[in-house]
Amino acid sequence: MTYSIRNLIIVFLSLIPFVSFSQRIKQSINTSWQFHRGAEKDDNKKGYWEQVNIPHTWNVEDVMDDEPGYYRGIGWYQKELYIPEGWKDKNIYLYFEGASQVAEVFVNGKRAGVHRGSYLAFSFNITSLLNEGKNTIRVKVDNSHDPDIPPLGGDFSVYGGIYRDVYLIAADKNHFDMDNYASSGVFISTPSVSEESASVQIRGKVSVSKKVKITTTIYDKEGKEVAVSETDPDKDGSFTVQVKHIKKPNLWSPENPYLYKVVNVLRDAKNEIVYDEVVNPLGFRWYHFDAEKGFYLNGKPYKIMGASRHQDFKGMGSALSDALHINDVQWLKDMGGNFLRVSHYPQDPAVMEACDRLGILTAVETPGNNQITESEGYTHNMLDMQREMIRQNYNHPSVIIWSYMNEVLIQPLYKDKTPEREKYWKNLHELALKMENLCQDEDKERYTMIAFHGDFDLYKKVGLIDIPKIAGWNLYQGWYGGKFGDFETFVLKHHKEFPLKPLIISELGADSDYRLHSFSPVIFDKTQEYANLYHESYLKIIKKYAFIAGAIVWNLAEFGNESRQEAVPHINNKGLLTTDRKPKDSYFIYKAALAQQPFVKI
Ligand code: GCB
Repeated sequence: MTYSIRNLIIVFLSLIPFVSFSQRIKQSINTSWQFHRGAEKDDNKKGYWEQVNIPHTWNVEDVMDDEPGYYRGIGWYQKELYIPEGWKDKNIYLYFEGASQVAEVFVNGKRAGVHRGSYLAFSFNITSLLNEGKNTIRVKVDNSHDPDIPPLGGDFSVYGGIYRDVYLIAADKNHFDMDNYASSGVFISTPSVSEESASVQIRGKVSVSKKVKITTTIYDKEGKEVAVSETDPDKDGSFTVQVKHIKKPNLWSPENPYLYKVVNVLRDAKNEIVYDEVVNPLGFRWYHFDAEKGFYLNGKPYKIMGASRHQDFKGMGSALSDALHINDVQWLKDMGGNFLRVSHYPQDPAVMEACDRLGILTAVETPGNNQITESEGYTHNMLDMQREMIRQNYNHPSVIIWSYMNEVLIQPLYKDKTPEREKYWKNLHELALKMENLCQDEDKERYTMIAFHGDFDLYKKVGLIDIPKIAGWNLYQGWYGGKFGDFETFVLKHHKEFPLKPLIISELGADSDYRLHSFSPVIFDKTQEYANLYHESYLKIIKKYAFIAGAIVWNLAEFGNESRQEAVPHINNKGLLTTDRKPKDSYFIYKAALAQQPFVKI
């Protein structure tokens, strides 16, 4: 190379700004944990600890065996963790996608924090507790019944353990906020969307020690840049980005689940260092519920049809791999479903990502199931869960409804009139109002729902039907008593008495054991033929009335419930799929009606 060419290259290289990257590292730490069930003993003798991988639960055999009851108590997990030397200047977090139901985390014997509630993520900044090199993490998990922690009851098992993924995150000192209820630190909404144009708003917070800038880029599915914007955060680290006039957005819907990508990059003011980056999906869609005409998506009438789902699989309890979570969403999609009621609690991030990607609309629900207590602790925990749920799931375009209670007046105890019961009703009403207001504060766009069941007049009297934007009714006429025709009578009554309240059938279903058949099916016989008759008769009515915005089958799959001693093994048999995901006849009834394979007229 001649001297002059070399000089030219040097001059050219010096003109390119040097950018160094110090982005966050997210490592799975699911493998090789030590576990034992029972209170802690300072005991390292052989056989005391067993080696497990996460996701893990300790209740699988308990729930399925013939002994009534299952272990609700303490379990301990421990793991050694090596921190690389290069992480000296990093902020290090432990991130749990979920542990059931109270998790207390210790690092090298010092307490990092505690989290209450089985179904939401939490993270602890453990930087100051770490040694360079070897460290020990211990997690005490307790799934004992606690009157302050929902759910207090329900037709499902509260499996104990670290049953969702765990990560170690190393971030630069300057990073998108991770302390905000384990959210991604950015909140993306679409204040206006039409076929012609769309706008995007991004609110967020960064933890920073110096002057920084945020660059927001929106990419389409093919990776083409659609919009770029630069922002300086305020002194407290908060920032808002407005992106206007995105022309002719490709609209997201179940038929076309088109996802854009929003990349937020945090860097120093001179653009020399990239500190952090967060990537989120973005879907452009608009929707509304009309009490008379039902649901509208992207300007067109659209019937919501889908199922609910528990995080439960044969032989695994709640400790499912991401692949099994995703498979369930695929089963629903293949059936022609367009909706998942994520109930009775928020579920794994893999479920929500699959719903965005495959085009399944969702209602996500806090576990306020069956009953409440009036204690301050309970109210506090319910509201906290609602806040965590909204912040952690805010950026999923599939979410259109936040739901916050299920069958809270089911207990016969709450039906009669005594001063105590009046007090219960009053507390319930107050709590529902608080939850509704919290949803409005956290999220201006989405709808809200409570799922009711049982005594219409009692719910009306307590004033609960007035509170959420949508009324959900769990209806089992022709299964838990009554006859199929009572379903139609009930929905007409609701519509007449609450003509301004949009209605979703939040549950419908009948038990069927996939081994049982009959030429002359009758109520409660658990044959597949009876369940088929039930579903066919409901489908006709759902189709007949536009004011029924949607209907959600209980349940996509059968699930374990220890207290269902009448079914062997102890499961709820209302699934369209068995616990190991074999489709029953009723799955094909829906597939025929919704995916029209083969075409059946209903
Ligand atoms: C309901 C409940 C659900 C039960 C279901 C049933 O209404 O909301 O948790 O599993 O009925 O099968 O009885």
